[in-house]
Amino acid sequence: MQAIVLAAGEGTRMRPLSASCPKPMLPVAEEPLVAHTARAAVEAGADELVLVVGYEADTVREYFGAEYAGIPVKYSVQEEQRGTADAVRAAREHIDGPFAVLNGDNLYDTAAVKRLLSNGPGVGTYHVEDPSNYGVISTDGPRATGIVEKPDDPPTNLANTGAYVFPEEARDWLDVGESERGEFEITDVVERVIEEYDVTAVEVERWLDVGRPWELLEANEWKLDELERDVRGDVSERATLDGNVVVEEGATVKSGVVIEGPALIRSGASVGPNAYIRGATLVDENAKVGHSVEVKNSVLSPGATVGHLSYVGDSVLGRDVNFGAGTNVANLRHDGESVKHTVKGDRVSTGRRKFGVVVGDDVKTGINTSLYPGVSLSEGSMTHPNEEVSRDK
Ligand code: TTP
Repeated sequence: MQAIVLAAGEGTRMRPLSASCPKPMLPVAEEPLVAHTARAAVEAGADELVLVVGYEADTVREYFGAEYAGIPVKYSVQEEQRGTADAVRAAREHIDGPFAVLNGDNLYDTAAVKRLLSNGPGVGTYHVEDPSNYGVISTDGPRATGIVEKPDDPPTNLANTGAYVFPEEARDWLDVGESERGEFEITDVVERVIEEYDVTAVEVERWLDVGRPWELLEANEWKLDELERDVRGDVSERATLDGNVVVEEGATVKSGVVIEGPALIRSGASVGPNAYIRGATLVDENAKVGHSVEVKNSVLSPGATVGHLSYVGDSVLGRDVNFGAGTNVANLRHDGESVKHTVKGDRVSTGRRKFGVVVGDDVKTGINTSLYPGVSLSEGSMTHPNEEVSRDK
């Protein structure tokens, strides 16, 4: 079965991380976010991938090429992000038989995708405590009987996960009308399929919709947790690696370093001497963690450097960021409240007691910069020596 993966979005809620890297291409363990979705589809039995691309499309194309995980990859371009039905419509020329659709910024457990792909028309659902902020699927036994967006009075606790299997005929049902929010929505197609076919509601055991920066951390926590210890790089005899630590070939871990897994140190990265890495941490290609630096539960994108005497906790650092010596991240509020973060102009709770900072590509901090919990630094910005950053820059 073909799997259409929607990856045309910028990810505006992920700014500044998505300023030059489309959200689907942000790093999650050893692959970009969308590659985990694609891999789940392949492992579930998809025999062809159709990637719908748009924003920074070339980055996606370069990564996947013409074949991925042993199956062919085709591309469709959605020029403007006009909704999920519009995205699938962009791929219509490639549809040939029943087809699966997956959100390219969602992580799914592979077993559930497999059940979905082997059951005829279906929709993936996930049990949530408060469904009022989701599309909600109503059911009758194993059958889906309806879908309603963000209801005041949800019929079930089953959130729509954006994973579907459609009959071939649905190719002709993609020209839906514009919704109230001015988009062409795949949920309208799902409704039609529910009217005309038996649609199975397939419960997904684990699901993560990655929209905001702390969800990128959660995605990394999930995928780093699945790592198995594998040490191939140049690791000093005087370094200590505990638990599931992966050090790729071409990475260097120097004397006095302690790494508590899960952690992934990618090719070209360098850690130490005397550094401490713990929690689910990704040190991506050519990133650097220097002397007396502690990094906890964080993502250092390719080329990010934290050179000396710093603490980075529960944070995401973009590409080629450079933290001056003594830059420290506060990741906990002393009033015990969850850390807040600004998403598209609104202050929202991250729901996390521990959350550090979100740093756009090419940011440089001056020595002894102090960063407050939840602040974000826009791409290319700089701080002065001794600066205290309590608001977004
Ligand atoms: P969204 O999360 O709604 O959009 P987004 O990824 O651009 O993020 P943001 O809201 O922060 O700007 O999209 C869900 C999925 O569908 C995601 O994988 C992107 C994809 N998509 C498209 O490919 N084309 C579209 O027109 C829309 C609306 C979404």
